[in-house]
Amino acid sequence: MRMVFRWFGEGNDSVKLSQIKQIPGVEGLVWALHDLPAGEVWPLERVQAIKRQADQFGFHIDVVESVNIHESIKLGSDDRDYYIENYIKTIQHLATVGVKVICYNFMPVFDWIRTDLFGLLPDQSTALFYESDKVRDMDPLELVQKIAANPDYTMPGWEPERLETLKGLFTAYQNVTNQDLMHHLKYFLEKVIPVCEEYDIKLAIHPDDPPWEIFTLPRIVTTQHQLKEITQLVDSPYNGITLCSGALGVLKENNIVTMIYDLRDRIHFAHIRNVQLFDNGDFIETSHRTMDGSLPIDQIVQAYHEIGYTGYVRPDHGRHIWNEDCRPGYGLYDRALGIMYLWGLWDAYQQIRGKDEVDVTNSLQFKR
Ligand code: DNO
Ligand code: MN
Repeated sequence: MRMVFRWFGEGNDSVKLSQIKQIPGVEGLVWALHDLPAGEVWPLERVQAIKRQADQFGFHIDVVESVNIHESIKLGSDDRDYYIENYIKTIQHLATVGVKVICYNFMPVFDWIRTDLFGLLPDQSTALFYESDKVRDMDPLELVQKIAANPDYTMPGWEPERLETLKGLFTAYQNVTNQDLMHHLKYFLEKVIPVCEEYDIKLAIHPDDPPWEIFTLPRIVTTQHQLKEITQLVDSPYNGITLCSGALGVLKENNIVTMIYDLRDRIHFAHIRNVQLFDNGDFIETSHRTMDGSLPIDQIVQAYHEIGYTGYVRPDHGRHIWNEDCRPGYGLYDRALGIMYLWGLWDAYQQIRGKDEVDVTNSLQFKR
């Protein structure tokens, strides 16, 4: 597995590249131009600027998360071809700096949804919480208004300036079924995958988070069956997935280990995170350690090891510990601990299987 770390960019992330450099085994940055709205072409100069920053620390920038999909593409609107053309131009620009994988999602209107970004845990650390009653009783537009009044509460897609647009979007999605959404994804992939093949960049769809219907919006990336169907919409290795254990794992029927075996040829990016599940559908994001949550992170890493996974991996959301002041879910400390847990498991399986060829390319050993 090739360990990478999500970084939101200079001035947009409390974590510094010099800090990431000191986490064992991290070889690259997972990045995006977060200030650009979905649908715009990523300018070549800006992409190259990120490359220069990463080069200073010896990181690659092979993985982008995410180039977001414009709502017109998801809605199948008349102007979707214009946005698909822009997406293609972005792919071409990303190819010039050696990008290999683009993570994206196909969730209408919002990205991931939580009800508390700083929920208190018994040890006084905080983490992301999802409380199902709060979402059930919530009018999304009212919630957006609340968010507008409290700028500290930010989730991707919930920016206050989108309030007016959101109203229109909800109306537009009223007549879009899951089947329509799947057709719109197919239309997009049919246009974009040939370009990916030409430029050697793999697409990796991220599951819906959480993987069930929210605010009556359609949702099509929630189960093993749907992921399989998506990989068949255009049958090319360039049409792949981001297997996010935390996003998929909160749905009880999803067995992440089985998914790893079933979808192995199309997993281009792995997000590994643990969650503690409650009977009523609530969940909280815990440390990565198996016994701290409900997901068998040890078996998940073992499965990746068994299939000889050579793709990219990142720890997903972490808790906020040691009073770190950071973006919700994206602090330095807990994600670094998560990485060490993942390496611990990986290296142990490596030993058990008696592999004498241990890859030391990214070891922190002092060379003289
Ligand atoms: C949550 C995060 C998401 C993810 C996007 C991918 O698990 O990984 O914000 O980045 O949904 O497009
Ligand atoms: Mn994820």
